[in-house]
Amino acid sequence: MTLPANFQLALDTDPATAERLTLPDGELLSIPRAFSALEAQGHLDHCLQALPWRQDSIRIAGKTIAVPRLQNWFGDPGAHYRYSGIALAPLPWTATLLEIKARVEALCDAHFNSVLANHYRDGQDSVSWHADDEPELGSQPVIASVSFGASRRFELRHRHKRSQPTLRLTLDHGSLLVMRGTTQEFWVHQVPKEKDVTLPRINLTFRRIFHRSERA
Ligand SMILES: O=C(O)CCC(=O)C(=O)O
Ligand SMILES: [Mn+2]
Repeated sequence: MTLPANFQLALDTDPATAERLTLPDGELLSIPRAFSALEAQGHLDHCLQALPWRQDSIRIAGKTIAVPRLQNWFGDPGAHYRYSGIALAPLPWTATLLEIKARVEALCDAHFNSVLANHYRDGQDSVSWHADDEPELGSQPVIASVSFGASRRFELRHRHKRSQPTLRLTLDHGSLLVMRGTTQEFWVHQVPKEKDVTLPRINLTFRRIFHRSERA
């Protein structure tokens, strides 16, 4: 991970595997080897072959545009989500997704009831600047992001502090990145296109959806 000078890096209890990064107005936890290479390969194969993938479209300025990645939404019954204007009803968990969720929950001490799965077919697929700040995620959501397959760049930019440099990370096969605290309120993130990437990547972002009655 390349860090600009004014980021503070605090080592967690296991410095070999986890880095806690306190950035201005946010907090990240990076665990590069949350899954062994063997586990990560098995999970990649499962996600590519066994998960149903959707090609969604969004309307911008009267035009219909294909989202530049495949997606799907899995979770507990009732964990409904709206993402970029797309209403997603959850598909049931697979045994593998539940196994991945259990590992992630143990590593970041949080509980999730849903996951947004992204399939980047190659470096032409991407997600542009946004924050995971939909009201159904509540305030200060914990977003736990697992990556399998091709390594991709992940960038974070402060919404207001123009002098704050863009933080650039690489998310590798088998890694976990947790965004928490006020990260979604003050920062936006993206996975840019990378023309040299020819292999697919799967990203699973675990989330907790709150029902209206549970929201503060
Ligand atoms: O693919 C990634 O690493 C990020 C995906 C993302 O930001 C999202 O699904 O909200
Ligand atoms: Mn996101």
